[in-house]
Amino acid sequence: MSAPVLAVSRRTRSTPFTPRVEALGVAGYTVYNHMLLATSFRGVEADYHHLKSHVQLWDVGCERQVEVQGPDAARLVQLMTVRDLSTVQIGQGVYAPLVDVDGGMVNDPVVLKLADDRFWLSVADSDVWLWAKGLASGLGLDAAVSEPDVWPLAIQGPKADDLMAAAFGDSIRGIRFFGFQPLTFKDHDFIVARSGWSKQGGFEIYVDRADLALDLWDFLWAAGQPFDVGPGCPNMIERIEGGLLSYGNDMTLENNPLECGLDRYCHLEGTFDSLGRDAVAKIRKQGIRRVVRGLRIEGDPLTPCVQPWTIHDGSSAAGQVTSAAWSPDFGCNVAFAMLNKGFWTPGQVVQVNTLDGERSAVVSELPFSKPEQERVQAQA
Ligand code: THG
Repeated sequence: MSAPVLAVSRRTRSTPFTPRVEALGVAGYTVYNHMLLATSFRGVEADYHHLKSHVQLWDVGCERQVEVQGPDAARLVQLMTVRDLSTVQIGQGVYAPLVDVDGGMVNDPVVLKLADDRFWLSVADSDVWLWAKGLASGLGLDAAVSEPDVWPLAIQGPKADDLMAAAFGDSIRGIRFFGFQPLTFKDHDFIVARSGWSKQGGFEIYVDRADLALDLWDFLWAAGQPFDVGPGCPNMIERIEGGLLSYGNDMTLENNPLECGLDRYCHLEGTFDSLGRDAVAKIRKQGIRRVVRGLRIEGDPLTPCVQPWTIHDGSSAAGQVTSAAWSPDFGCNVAFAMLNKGFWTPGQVVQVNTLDGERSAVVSELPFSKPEQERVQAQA
């Protein structure tokens, strides 16, 4: 039987970088924001080792920008999130859970403040554009909501600073985490931020000129030659090790931000207007019923988790695994699980119904501590 093929069409939008992604041998795609997103090049494990040692270019054009502009733009964006945005400066990005009136997670974007009356929500995989448009019209707000063509290009890995400094000069090293500034390439000012969906460090360039996209890619590729630059994409193993949850996989509209471990981005005592704040405050007061934790699952590498795996303790349902991967650096399978109350204590042992049979697993805090740290802790 041959592997299923993803039929690409106008609905599965390509990006201006797609020709390079394909020339460099993309091995698989997923669909994210109705758009192509590579899942591996030389294999997820080979990509992982390379990402953790060198530097990669990622076509993350699927991280769409929802632009909110106008006199009520700040009010609309604040209504959508439970994070207090009042202290955010122009030129700063923040990770901000979007929450509906029932406390459900709508998305978990990076919010970029471009001007007092202009924001970009760099969204995960859900239709925030429609949600924002509906809110603006329903509430009669003076804010224009659009989805401009902007395709982020990420430079990720421990050598990302060296590559970017070789390409654009040493000043790039001064950008702070989640800060952004203009970056001139071929007489056009792009936005460049220190961000990206890995824990290896790096930058994202918000490419808003399709006609310059391939030139920019080629320029970075050439600058990256001394640093063993390679093609890459968000990496399943690295992101689980690093505790980066994927909206739609590890959390959905059915989950509130407290269950997702996003407490530190929920400012429930503030006086700002936020659609979801009262619901989340109520949930906090009552106490959550489940929470995301890490799991170390014993045994050999597992068949990938494409639908949640159930968890139990021998008698009761304990929750579900939503993502799992073999971690070469940890020497075990690492996973995210939504665990019911009574089963979420680190160190607790649960049973997982994997596609390869039942496996024991140990509950862990997120992010996972690195294997070296654990050994040090064990010796202490
Ligand atoms: N970059 C940009 N857009 C994005 C993503 C991105 N849109 C989709 C998706 N990723 C949005 N979700 C996240 C989730 C986590 C982070 C960024 C975007 C992230 N979190 C840091 C962490 O968990 O260590 C820290 C966040 C903080 O504390 O401020 O980076 O990657 N443009």
